[in-house]
Amino acid sequence: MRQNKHVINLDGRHKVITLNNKMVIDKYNKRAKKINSLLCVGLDSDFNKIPKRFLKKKFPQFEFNKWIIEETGEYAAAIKCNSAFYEARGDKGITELKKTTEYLQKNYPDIFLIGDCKRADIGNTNQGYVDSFFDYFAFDAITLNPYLGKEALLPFLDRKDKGCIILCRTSNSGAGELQDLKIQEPFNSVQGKPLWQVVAERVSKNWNKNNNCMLVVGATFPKEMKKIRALIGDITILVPGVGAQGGDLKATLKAGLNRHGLGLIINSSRGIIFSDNPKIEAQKLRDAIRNWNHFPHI
Ligand code: OMP
Repeated sequence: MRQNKHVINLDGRHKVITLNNKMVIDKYNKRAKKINSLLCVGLDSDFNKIPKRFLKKKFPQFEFNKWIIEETGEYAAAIKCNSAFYEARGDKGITELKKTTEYLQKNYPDIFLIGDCKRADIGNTNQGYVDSFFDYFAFDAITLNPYLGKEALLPFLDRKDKGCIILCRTSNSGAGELQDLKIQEPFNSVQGKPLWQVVAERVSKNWNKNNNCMLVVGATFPKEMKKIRALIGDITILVPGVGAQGGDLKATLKAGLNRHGLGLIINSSRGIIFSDNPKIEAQKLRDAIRNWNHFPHI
């Protein structure tokens, strides 16, 4: 059944979004299977690091991104734009990000487009983020912080046509400071569970009513990945931390693939976009994933 939702863009233009009963992750799975790749290229296009030849252009980050997309697009099942690198440049950066998302939507409409903004606030404030990231930039999915709980996240979770990628076990070395804290749930086990486990369980059992939730688990924590996969069934996991952060790709794939040889979105940003040859690096990572995973159950 199809349903239309009318949205006014931030730029004042009117837009009609068609909501249907398809799961948002179908887009990613379709692309992953079509090109036999679980690779996500991260457009963390730090203005201070992009090659000098782009700085002469009117839209340097956009031109750089366009080049990276043309070089690596054939290997990418997903592309993730981290908004920090665009917000850092104020209105100029926002324009560069918008031009990038528009370019991808026009030229690579089947690539799953992730906005990495790690947002979350109280409910009515979240509506502003929904309008911005889901409708203005029109990302297929965005990263979200679970700290404020389900009630606050409802404006995101209610959007059946969009993906909510919830931080669970982040890749950074200090992730355990809060995420490893043992939570004693009332009337529950005596032992207590780490916070990341509670998040994984909440999301899979309680928050995923619209089949639009995913989790973030870093490649730097394959043991936790194994436990999380056992807890969440086939839910898809965004995996940052390979490449520049030194995560373990093989252990991650072994622990994290779902029953269908899917269920992982493997991101690398700096390791690809600031390498000497982004095309070769993207291909190498795509191949490393592919050689390990032969989509055995498809
Ligand atoms: P590289 O380390 O350059 O591959 O970039 C990693 C990207 O993933 C950055 O955009 C990070 O903000 C993001 N990220 C993490 O590194 N760790 C996490 O736990 C979560 C994310 C994310 O949500 O994407």
